[in-house]
Amino acid sequence: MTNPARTAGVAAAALAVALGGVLVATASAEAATTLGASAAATGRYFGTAVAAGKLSDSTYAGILDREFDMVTAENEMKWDATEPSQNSFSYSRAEPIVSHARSHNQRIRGHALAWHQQQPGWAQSMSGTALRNAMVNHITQVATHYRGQIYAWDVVNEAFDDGGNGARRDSNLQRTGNDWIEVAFRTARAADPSAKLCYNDYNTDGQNAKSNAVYAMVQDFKARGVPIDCVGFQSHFNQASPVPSDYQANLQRFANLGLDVQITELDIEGSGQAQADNYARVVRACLAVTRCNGITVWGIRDTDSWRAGGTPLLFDGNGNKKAAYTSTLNALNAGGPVDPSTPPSSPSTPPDPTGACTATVSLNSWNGGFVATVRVTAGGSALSGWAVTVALPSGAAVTNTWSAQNSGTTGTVRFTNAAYNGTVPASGSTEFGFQGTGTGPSAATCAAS
Ligand code: 9MR
Repeated sequence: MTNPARTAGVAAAALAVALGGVLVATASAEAATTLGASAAATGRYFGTAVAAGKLSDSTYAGILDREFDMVTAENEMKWDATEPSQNSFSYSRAEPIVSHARSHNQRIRGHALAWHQQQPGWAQSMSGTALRNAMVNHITQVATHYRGQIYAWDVVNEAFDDGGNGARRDSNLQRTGNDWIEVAFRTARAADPSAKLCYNDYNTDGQNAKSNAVYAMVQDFKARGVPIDCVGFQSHFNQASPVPSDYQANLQRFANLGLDVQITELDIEGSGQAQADNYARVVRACLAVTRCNGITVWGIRDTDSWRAGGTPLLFDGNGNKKAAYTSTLNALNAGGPVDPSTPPSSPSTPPDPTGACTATVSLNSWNGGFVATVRVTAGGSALSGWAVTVALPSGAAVTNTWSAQNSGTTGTVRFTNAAYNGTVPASGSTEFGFQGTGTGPSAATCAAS
């Protein structure tokens, strides 16, 4: 691990040895050996698209469970899969992915609630108010079904035109009225207030007419209180569409609007060192942006890719690690600023470098309820377990917790780490959350356990 703190520790130890000094015990400075563990060291996730039909392939499932801590259903949560006939919902295609993720402590990005592609036939032939109502019903039903289980939803996917005109893409959904996107977001928030709600698109990875148009929409949504929490950058790269030179700057300008950014469908056609270098550039860009929460690659082995001919992924067809894997892991291990993820509206406690850990609370409140996202940051030493205590205002109660266990639901409530997020490196952080009724807490205290 070569994040600055660890590098300093290792260098100091080496110096002590060189000078014949006494070697004092330091926290383990082992580099993480998997993508998920390495990303977690800076509070991020590393995910992949998963195809339900491949889970029975032991090589595929083995890599998935070793390397990844977030999954996106590649096709199984799309409209045609979840509502094959109108108002008749089916979750059977996604179920193997959801249950696999749950039993392997992987979180889930939901993909996608409203999109012009992969609509069921009945929706494709609809228009106007009937289609708008069908979209609202679809979002309500699906987001309610998965309520509390989804880290982030791609609420709207690919709604902007590629023509360089900054316009919305023409589609049956767009023709229902320009407000269809904000209606989709408001509907999703009402159905699942605990999921981050994202707009997701491709060819928006650098600054261009399309990303400028998305930027203007997000700015307008923020100004008018339309609930949006994140923007997903698909990042499908090849020779014709290379990693843009202003990739990091583009992620940063969206983050500066006060929301999270995520790399959602990364694949880079190519091979060898050139491909490896491009992957490292993408990872470094995300790590340099504090609100870039994580990276998802669009498949595991080259042969699993929607464009297998371009060998765009991190593992070859036999499941062997490619040069791109190594450069990705090294770039993750090099670390970067830790994501403080604190929305502007919420109070935060500055980290105390001398204490075991600190906890900061980000609140998303509405009349009668709230979702609290709590970031646990280790002090100068690594944690092997943590406990966070909050004092809930009178009348408030916890109804649902994720990535932690709570004891008690009212008054003073104590949250302890889940099995997979108790280990936090020195200065590293992790996140958990809870939903409640009443008014949420604005502060929390953290202790090692
Ligand atoms: O990888 C997906 C492929 O299996 C499907 O056939 C295709 C259908 O549109 O969708 C692919 O995933 C897309 C994702 O849902 C949205 N962004 C572009 C992805 C690659 O085409």
